[in-house]
This record gives sequence, C-alpha cells and structure tokens, in this order.
Amino acid sequence: FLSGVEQAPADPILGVSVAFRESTNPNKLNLGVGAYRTEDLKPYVLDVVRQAEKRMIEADYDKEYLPMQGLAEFNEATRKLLLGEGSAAVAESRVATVQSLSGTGSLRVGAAFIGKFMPGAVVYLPNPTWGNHKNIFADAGVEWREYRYYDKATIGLDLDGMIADLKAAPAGSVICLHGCAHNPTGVDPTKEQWAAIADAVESNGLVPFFDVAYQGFASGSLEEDAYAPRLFERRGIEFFCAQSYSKNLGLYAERIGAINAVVNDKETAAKTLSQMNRIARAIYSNPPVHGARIAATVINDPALFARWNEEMGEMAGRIKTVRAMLYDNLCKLNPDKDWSFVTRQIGMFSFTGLNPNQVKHMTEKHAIYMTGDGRISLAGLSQAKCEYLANAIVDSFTV
Ligand code: PLP
Ligand code: TYF
Repeated sequence: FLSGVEQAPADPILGVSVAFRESTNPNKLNLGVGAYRTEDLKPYVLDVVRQAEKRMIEADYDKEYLPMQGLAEFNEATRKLLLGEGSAAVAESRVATVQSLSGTGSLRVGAAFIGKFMPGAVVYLPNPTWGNHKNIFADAGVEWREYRYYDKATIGLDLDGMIADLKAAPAGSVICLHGCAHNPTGVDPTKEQWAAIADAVESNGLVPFFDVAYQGFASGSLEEDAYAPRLFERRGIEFFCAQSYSKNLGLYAERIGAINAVVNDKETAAKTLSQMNRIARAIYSNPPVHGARIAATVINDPALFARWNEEMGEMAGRIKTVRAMLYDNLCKLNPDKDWSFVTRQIGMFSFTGLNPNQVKHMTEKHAIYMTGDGRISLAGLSQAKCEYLANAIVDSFTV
C-alpha cells in the first residue's frame, strides 16, 4: 500500500556525514555536521557531565515519567541561564518553560503553538538560515517567508535590508532570530544593531522567536551569548525562545532543551504553559529525564557550574585557535585575497563563500566533506589539518 511513496531527498547536513563515512580516503575530513571534536578529532564528553552522572548513579534515581513540562529543577535552571539571575520576567513568573527534545523539538513545540494560537501568522526566517527551520515550521503547518540577513558582498550583515523587511512584515508576524552564532553564516548583529532590530520589532508589533543553540559555546561566556534575548526582555518585548544543550553541554543525543514564552503577565504565562503541555502530550507526552538531571545538576552546583564555564571556554577557544590558524595559512597561500571573514565570524561555523562547484571539488579531490552552501564546521578541524584545508580552499578557486 506504500508503493506510491517516493524517496525523500537526503538531508543537506546529515547526508554529508553519510557520504563521509563511506569515503576510504585516509585524508578525509568531516566539516559538515556541527558537532564538537577534540584536537584528535574525537567526540568529547564534558568532564562536568561525567561528574554529574556519577552523582546521579550514587543518588540511585528512579526512571518514572516526568510531568509534561519536564523536570522542575531543569526548567527553573534553564530560564535563569537564558535570562540571567536578575531577570524580572523570571522573578515575576512571566516565563512559561517546557523542557522539550533539544533545540529541534523545542522549536517544533513552539511552531505547533503558533499554528494553533496565532492563526494566519507567518514566520520570517533569515536568509540563509539553519536548513531545518523550514522543515520544522512547514511540518507544523506554519507558513514561512525569508527576510534579508546576509550580505554576500561584505560577508556581513545586511542590516538595512533586514530592517526594511521587518518593517514590511504584517503586525503579529513571528521573526526567527538566532540568539548568537548565526548558523550557517557566523555573522551576528553587534549590540547597536540588536538595538535597531529591537526598535523595528517593537514599532511593528512583531513577535520574536529566538533560537539559542550555542549559549556559552560561541564566545565562551553565557552572558555575552545571551545578550539579545536579555535585551529584548529588559525592553518588555514578549517573545518565544528555544534553547538547546547539544553543543554547550555536549548532550547531543540526550535531546535536552526547552521552549520558553516570555510574556508580560503571570496569568498569560500559566495559560500558555498549559497549552504547550497539551501540545507536548500529543506528540511525545513527556521529555527525557537523564540529560535533564545532568543539566540541572551542572547548572545548580556552584563548583560544577564554574568548571562547565571553563570547559565551554576551552571548546570555544579551540575553535578560535583553528580559525586563526586557518586564516594564517590562507593568507600565506594567497595574500591577495581578503580572508578576514574567517576570523570575523562567530561560533562553530565559517561561511566560506565557496560555490556548489567548488564544494564538489573540495569533496571529490580533497575528501573534505562540507555542506553545499559553502559552510564548514571548524569544530571538526584540528590544528594539524589547517594547512591541508587551506590548500584545498585555495585550490578550489582554480576550478
Ligand atoms: N538551531 C540551530 C540554529 C542549530 O544550529 C541547531 C543545531 O545545530 C539546532 C537549532 C538544534 O539542534 P538540537 O536539536 O541538537 O538541539
Ligand atoms: O550541523 C548542523 O547545523 C545541525 C546539527 O538532530 C544537527 O543540523 C544534527 C542532528 C540533529 C540536530 C542538529
């Protein structure tokens, strides 16, 4: 009865890992998926995660179901981490928080909520954006459009284009904003630019939907990476925010994150929470407990929290080191080209500007696996491989 089903296209990001695994080239390098690797290009389990797990085993927890909204200690900790200890919204119980299935599942619950309670609202996504955003909103039945974000000519932010598109969006539209470390471009607004974006959002009655997938992992500082959502909260702008602990705590497969609605009164927050719970109930009922306990343990214990901040600093620092080394190698090989975008970009990715033909050359000739849009994950690059990568990039300009 399913003979009419057609083959789905390969996922543009996850398909790269499949191709990488199939390659027999000894020099092969996987710069596709955004997952942190050590200098030896091995996956990394954070020391604080292992410590938290040891404590959890000693505490002999059960495996009972969590409530629909998840683990209370986690929910409390995650909204404080996002909005800061001094947050008025947290103190006044104006944040509805549902622990959900990492960033992706949290976005999906938010999308379903928009579909149900904001009928007709269109979601505006940055152009370009993380590929999965389009799937998530489309599958939830929410129409999406794009706003201008990336300026090819400057390899920077097209602020004027972005503001013009926000001003043209109908009031009540949802504006998806990457909280920090924009994926795939690595181009973030400056503090002044965030203020201008907040002005446009406010004066046009738009609803921001922050996607915070890299808090603490981008700059090494939890505060700095939460600058934008905290600014919007202080200004009294109501918004959604999805959080992920995949990268900053390395909990990729544990699927730990949250969807928050920050609103202006306590009653609305309580009602919103009840409806987000109902959405979760029908999709997966309740979220996983193991990773939520890990995250809550790390965030709530001062010693583990301090060590976590150190480890995020180390991960962010390793990425900054290979950025600098890649930049030096590129400049050495071709001093006539401006490579400064490599060190200007933020987070785990670099948007190289390589076209699909050049990407094909990178993969076919040099066994460097990357996404077709020219994005490379620097988290998958070691110092030892910087020269090899620089050579391949420069060579790809000859095709
Ligand atoms: N949003 C963005 C922009 C991302 O880059 C990612 C991960 O790469 C996610 C969300 C969600 O990832 P996860 O579902 O593992 O939390
Ligand atoms: O590299 C990226 O942009 C992400 C990584 O379930 C990712 O797509 C991979 C698997 C997943 C969520 C995110």
